[in-house]
Amino acid sequence: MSAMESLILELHEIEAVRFGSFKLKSNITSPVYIDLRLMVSFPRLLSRTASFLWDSLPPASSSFDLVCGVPYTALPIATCISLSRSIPMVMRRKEVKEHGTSKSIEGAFSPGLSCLVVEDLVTSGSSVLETAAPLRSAGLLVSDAVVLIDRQQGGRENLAAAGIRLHSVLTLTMILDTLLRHGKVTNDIAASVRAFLEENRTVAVPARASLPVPSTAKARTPYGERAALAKNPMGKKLLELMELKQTNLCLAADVPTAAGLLSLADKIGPEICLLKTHVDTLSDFTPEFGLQLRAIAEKHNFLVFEDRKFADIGNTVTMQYEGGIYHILDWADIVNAHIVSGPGIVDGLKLKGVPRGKGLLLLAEMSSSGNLAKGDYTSSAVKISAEHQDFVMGFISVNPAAWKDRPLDPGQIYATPGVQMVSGGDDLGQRYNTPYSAIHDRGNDIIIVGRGIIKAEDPVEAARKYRFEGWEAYKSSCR
Ligand code: 5BU
Repeated sequence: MSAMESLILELHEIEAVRFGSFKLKSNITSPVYIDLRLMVSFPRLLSRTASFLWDSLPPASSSFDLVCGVPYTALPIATCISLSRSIPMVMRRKEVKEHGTSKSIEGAFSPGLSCLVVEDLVTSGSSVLETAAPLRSAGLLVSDAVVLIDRQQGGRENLAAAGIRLHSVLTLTMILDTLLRHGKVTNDIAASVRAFLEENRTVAVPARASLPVPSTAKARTPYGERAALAKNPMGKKLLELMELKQTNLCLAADVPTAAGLLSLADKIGPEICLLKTHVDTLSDFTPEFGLQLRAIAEKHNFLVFEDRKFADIGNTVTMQYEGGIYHILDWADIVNAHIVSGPGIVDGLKLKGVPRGKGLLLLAEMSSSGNLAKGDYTSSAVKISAEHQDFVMGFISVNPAAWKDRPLDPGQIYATPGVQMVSGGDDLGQRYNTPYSAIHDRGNDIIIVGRGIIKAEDPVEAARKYRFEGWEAYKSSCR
């Protein structure tokens, strides 16, 4: 019996491979379930498995500077590789702490080192991507991942699209063939697993573990080409500057003072295409604020987006847009609006905005848990936008790739809030996706990042990382 066969039989013996009906992380029901967490109870099997993983790498690639296991199941496997090959390990935190160092990667390393990602099981490849993203953001080079079992459900292809080669020891087909040969599964079970594999050849990368999300089917048209198709002048300007500056990052400058905001804008300005404000949260607002912010925006070539979320009837919003103490119309290039009050809100804002060349983003979706902006609401935003193409430059969106009636207008821009390096949320209902999933999988154009940057130890460095991740995700979806 070959060493590989005995490995498969042993995995079956300890019930790490089971047959029945199981709901997977990717939300599909599978007739086979693989639970490699059990391996920690079998140290010899664990270390043998780690050797198999290492041996599955092509000889030339065995020169990694670091290894990193995908938490949690692959952590002991990565530890075995680290110990037996004397390769230092780094660890990715699943949740980044708000206090302390708020690091997402633990360990001693310097940017530019190569890091092998170690995983137990790959289905869609999303877990590997969730670990590769913060590693890359920390400046490490991630070109290879090694896995014990490839479920053959699109993971290899999804990872290749993100520039990661997948090396696997076993495939589900190999496991099945071996178990069948040794009389461990019936022909019926084998047939049902084969049928399942056939039906589920490609699993889209879910942005959040439990959400099935269709991937963007077509390659994306580059921002620069889309600029020519934008019907609103501010949308055109934004797409042009994104291409020119090579950034799709919007900073949500949620700091409590105007002084703090202006200082942040000057520091982070070089990294962003857009700066988003909540002007009514600034305790030291003065009428000069607008001009001061505009000067910084000119200096660093970014646009200004006041996240005012207008929601009233047309007549009232014209006054709110232009007047009051904030005079938003004077300094904000872009504002946004709910459509809860009906299309009159766009007519109202347009009266003031269009003559000044401004742009409007309609709130089609929101990032917070339990929000009502979905389904028909999202569809209505799409419909209203189609009637006001001279003013509506795009949407606030979360997962436009899944909209059934997403406009085929490449001139429209999709900006998404709720972005951090690791998916999750805050205590008040905010939900986060990674830059890669927001741009590549969910079809957004711009990532809006607030606390991921502002609360970082070094906000400028954090902004660079988000910019890098956002741009890489964009480039990978243009291919
Ligand atoms: P965060 O710190 O990255 O969670 O900040 C997100 C920002 O985006 C914050 O200013 C919100 O007001 C804004 N936001 C949002 O989080 N979710 C939404 O659906 C919309 C705006 Br619309």
